Amino acid sequence: MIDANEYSNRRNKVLTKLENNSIAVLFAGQARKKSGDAFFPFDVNRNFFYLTGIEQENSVLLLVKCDGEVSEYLFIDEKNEKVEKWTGIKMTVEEAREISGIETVLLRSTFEGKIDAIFSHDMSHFGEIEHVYLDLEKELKIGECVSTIHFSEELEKKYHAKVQDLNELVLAERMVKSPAEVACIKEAIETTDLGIRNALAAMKPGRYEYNLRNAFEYSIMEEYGTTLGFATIIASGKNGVILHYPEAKDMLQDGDLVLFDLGAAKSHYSADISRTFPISGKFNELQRKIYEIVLECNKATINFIRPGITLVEMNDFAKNFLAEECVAKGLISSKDEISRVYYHSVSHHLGLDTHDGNDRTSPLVAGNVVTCEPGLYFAEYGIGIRIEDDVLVTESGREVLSNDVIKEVSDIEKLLRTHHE
Ligand SMILES: [Mn+2]
Repeated sequence: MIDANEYSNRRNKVLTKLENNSIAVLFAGQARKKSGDAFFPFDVNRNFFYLTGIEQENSVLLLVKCDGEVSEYLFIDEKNEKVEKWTGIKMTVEEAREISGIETVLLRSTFEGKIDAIFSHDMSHFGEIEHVYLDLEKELKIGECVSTIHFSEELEKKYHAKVQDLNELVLAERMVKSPAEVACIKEAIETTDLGIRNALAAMKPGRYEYNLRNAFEYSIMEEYGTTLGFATIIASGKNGVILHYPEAKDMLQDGDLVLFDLGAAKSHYSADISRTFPISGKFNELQRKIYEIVLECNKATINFIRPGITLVEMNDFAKNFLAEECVAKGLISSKDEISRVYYHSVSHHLGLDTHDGNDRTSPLVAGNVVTCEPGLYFAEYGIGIRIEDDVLVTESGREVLSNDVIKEVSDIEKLLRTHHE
């Protein structure tokens, strides 16, 4: 659990980076319309959540930094008995204060007035606002037909405000995980591991990809408060070469492999694990040869992770490793051919978003959590293999957070043998 103190520290760090005489506004967002009177499930904006711990739709965070003084305001929807009878209980001001550590919690209906007051020059307790920071990266719905972009345009038109993007600034903070955040990711990985084992127990030729997906997702949902980090990928046989194979509709064939790419999320912190298993319980010779190249690459690239290297360097290392091994084992004729059988990147940051930020060129620092996910995809053999672990960067190197998730050939075959007996 992340406490109010930590949320408060995060806001202070962001406030330190803001120019003087500025405001920053972050929105929790609203659920998007699906069709008719149906809406997509609401999912809180991650930058807003990172700075408040609040998950309630329509909430707003306002940070003000003026003449060196800072003020924090949180706006939440008013409690409304009638609405609550349909859509559930809203949080109280006290609850919002307790979670976020923000003293001044106001009603959402007063937000526009507050902005107006801040920009009106006769308000004596704020100086003139010169900079406005908004999260402009996302198409965030914040009202009926209104996005952050519209809000930004309105501020520019109405108050001649100079709007800057806040996203990069908050993301920079989000890249370095606290011990409490690492603990959430670890919990998500443990639940994912349990889900993988339950899916494997349901695996046998003649069953379907969706049977495995359902077994995995059922065991995730069985743990209250745990959610899916992203759409589960279960890709058997030739489907394994499609990186984000979406369907899970095919029958599991004896002799094929099945690729899992999946993850639970705890307090929105996502795990992201890939593993590849033989459906019959035993790798054939070719499958094993390719599997072992990917596994050795996974281990070597993990050992390459340390403060100072970049994700681009990590990928170059992995790609070169795969190319050399594939040539040596006669799988491709020259190193240039590697792009045909390895066509993604070996790593991304992991956190509140499964692909957390998109910084591939900054040197890693202690506290980063990244994935390590080499793969090889031979469409001509119907073989797609990916082995993905989640790794914490430490001062001295790395800690593999997903060490307990089965990946050695002998361990996999032993476990699957017990299921087939
Ligand atoms: Mn991944």
